[in-house]
This record gives sequence, structure tokens and C-alpha cells, in this order.
Amino acid sequence: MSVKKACRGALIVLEGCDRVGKTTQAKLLVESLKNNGKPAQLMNFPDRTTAIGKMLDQYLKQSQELDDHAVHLLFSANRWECVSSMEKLLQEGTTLVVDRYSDSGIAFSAAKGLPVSWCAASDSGLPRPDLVLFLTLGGTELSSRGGYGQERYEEDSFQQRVMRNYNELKRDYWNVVNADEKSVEQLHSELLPLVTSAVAAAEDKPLLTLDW
Ligand code: 2DT
Repeated sequence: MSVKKACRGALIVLEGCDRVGKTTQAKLLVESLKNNGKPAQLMNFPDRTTAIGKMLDQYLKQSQELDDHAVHLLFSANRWECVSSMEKLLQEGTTLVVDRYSDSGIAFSAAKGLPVSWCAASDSGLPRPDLVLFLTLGGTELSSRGGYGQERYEEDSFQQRVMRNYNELKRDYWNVVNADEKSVEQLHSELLPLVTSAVAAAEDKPLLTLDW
């Protein structure tokens, strides 16, 4: 008797500028997938719980200064240290919904002036997302969403450079979704079908790697 191999889960990534609602939407997507009987888990980068993540947390809270190259490599290392557990979960059939991933790494570091190709190199070989949901907001909507927090990068001109970089990173597995004037529920109901089809499509496909 042949035993059918468990279908793999999908790697779904949410990207976009600050305050666009990625974290809320990522949580809702995990809940909905689980309610529909699909194993799913939320992840976020930076993962501030690891030793590397704690350094990044200090840096983002502006209590530590670090060279831009060194910080970039720490963000990348923070992804690499999660790869074996990500691959295991995906192969066991769990879909991972990830709040920021490699594209944040490149878009933010390049916004400081580092070359895109240099930024991309350290992420080459990471699991490749099956779907990137890129959430966008118009300028007026963005400024009406309340003030930024106290963290590094939370400033309009920097965020605009980040958005320009994101636009250059778009690949065929990206889906750009405009979040302008949409309630949390409306946006969720737009994202869920995209995620559900990506989960179905990933089931029989091998997990690829990023080849920047
Ligand atoms: P949150 O506010 O989402 O916790 O992000 N960042 C993130 C980088 O500069 N490089 C990376 O590789 C990643 C994943 C984006 C904290 C900030 O960290 C930035 C915002």
C-alpha cells in the first residue's frame, strides 16, 4: 500500500511600508486558514526573541549604534537561523504567514544607500515565498494613519525611499494589494482568496530558494 506524502505548506509573506496593517492581516490570515482546517503559523521578522534578534531590537529602539553593513547581515542572519524550523514546518504541511522577510531586508538597507545586489546576496538560498502580498497605501492615507512610534526608520522620507526600492524588487510571485480606505475586514476578505489559492498551488510543488 502506498502512503501519500503529506502536502507541503505554503510560504506566504506580507510586505509593505509601516502602518499599512501587515501584522493585523497576517494574524487574521492564520486564524482563517486554521478555521478552514489548514495548519498555519504566524512568524515575523525581525524575530526579536533570539540572541541576534535581541541585538536588532536594541538597534531598532535606537539604544545601540551599528554599522549599516553589519546590521544588514544581522537581519539576514536572523532569517537564516530560522530556516531549518521553517523548512520542517513547511514540509510537515504547515503554512507560514510571515510578517516581513527578505524584501524588507533589501528595501530598508538599500534605502540607507547600500547597493541592492550586495543586500540581496546574503539572502540568496533562503526559502522562496510562494506568495508575497505587497500592501500599499497612498500618501494622504499614510499620513492620516497617526504618528510613527519611536523606532528607527519611522520617518516619511526614509519610508518613501523604502517604497521605491520595494517597487524595484517585484517578482512574478508578488501580488500588489491597495489597502487605501479599506477596513480591516474588507482587506482581509481580499487577501484570503489569494492566500487560499497559493496554499492549494504550493501543495505539490517543491519549495524553491531565493536566487537574487
Ligand atoms: P517591524 O516594525 O515590522 O517589527 O520592523 N527591517 C526589517 C529591516 O531593516 N531589515 C529586515 O530584514 C527586516 C525584516 C523594517 C522593524 C523594522 O525593521 C526593518 C522595520
